[in-house]
Amino acid sequence: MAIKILAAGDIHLGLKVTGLSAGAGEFSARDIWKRMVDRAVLSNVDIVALSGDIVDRDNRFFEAVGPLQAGFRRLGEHNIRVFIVSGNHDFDVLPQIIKAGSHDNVRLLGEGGKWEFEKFVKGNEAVQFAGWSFPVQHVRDSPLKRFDTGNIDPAIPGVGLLHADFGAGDSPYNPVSLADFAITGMDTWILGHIHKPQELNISHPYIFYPGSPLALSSKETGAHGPVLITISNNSVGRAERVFASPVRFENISIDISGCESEEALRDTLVSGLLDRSLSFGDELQDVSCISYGLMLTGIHSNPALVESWSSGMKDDFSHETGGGTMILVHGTDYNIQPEVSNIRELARQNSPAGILARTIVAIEDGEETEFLKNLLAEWKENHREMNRKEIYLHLQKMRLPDDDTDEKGKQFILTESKRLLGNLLQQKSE
Ligand SMILES: [Mn+2]
Repeated sequence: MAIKILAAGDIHLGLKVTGLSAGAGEFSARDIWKRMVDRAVLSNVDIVALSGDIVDRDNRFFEAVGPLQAGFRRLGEHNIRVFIVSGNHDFDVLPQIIKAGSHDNVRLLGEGGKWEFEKFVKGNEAVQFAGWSFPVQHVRDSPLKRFDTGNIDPAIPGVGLLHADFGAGDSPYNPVSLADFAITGMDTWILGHIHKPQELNISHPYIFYPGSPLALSSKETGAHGPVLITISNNSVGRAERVFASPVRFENISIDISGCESEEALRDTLVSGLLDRSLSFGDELQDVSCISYGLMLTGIHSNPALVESWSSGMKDDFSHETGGGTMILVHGTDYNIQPEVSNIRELARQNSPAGILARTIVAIEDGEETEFLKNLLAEWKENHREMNRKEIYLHLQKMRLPDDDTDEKGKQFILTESKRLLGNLLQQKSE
């Protein structure tokens, strides 16, 4: 019989999703925790493993204590064990809540910053957990350096629970590196702290952030949700998402060039948002709303008009995917270049705009000007200077041999001249 572990970190009980447009409804960490408990019961998991920052802060004690203890109790009634460690947010409040509840099925591992170990056996499968909890808010010296492999039975799969900042050497939140984990002898590490789900090392040891099960803000883009790992035949499998966060955030860039009417703009934006949403396929199955940070790009005769046409999207836009997911927009941003219709006429003027226009015309016509020649020489010098820099040395091998041709330089100057000219003309018309 396989051992099934439902895992998540960074639930941040007490928080609600922020950044959604008005009218999107409310999504709370408390609801996602309830759903996790329901799923654990429904899927007959053996263990729920939580990797810290389960409660947002100590001032959330009263908001967190009820749902957390109700969940622990329900898991206990179904014989499901809970292994949990505290993080930098709940280093003080989590032990309090767990003590106040006295649930036999819940084990806080590593309280007070000392490693603790516990074995779990089911039929002919077994797993040993190791865990360490934040004793204070800031930890600069990683406890992995004090991990005693003498506590580990090499014959049984080992799963570690740790709240830690992977790959951030000077972090005050328990900075750790791959090498620190390699010497522990554990098979799998379930980490907390980083909200973006990610697998850090796929070979032995398997290290991953399950991430926050609910996307808590527009910064938390991509798929989120609790994961399941299974231990069978004495080995630990890869994490698989069991359900998706009901909210998903994404960023998108849409080129609106050629949208000369409000209707054309709306069509382009709606189909851009819909196409991207449909491209996620099954990943949107449990997602009630997908919210976009929208960037409008391209060339337009009147960028200010595009801004006014689309200014209401942030609060008013909503559109169904057809699969039950609502598409929303939580922010709009613009990078639109004004279209210059009279560029040849402008090129005859002796203003800064005229010089830029002349440069653009020269490049597009394949001609040379003194100004362009100087710019090109300067670009080449800067380009070589940059490539000589030490931090780029390891990229040298990947560099194409014709990296600093006139062609490349002219393309760069053309793009920048257009951008600058656009800005200049826009300033004039304002
Ligand atoms: Mn944290």
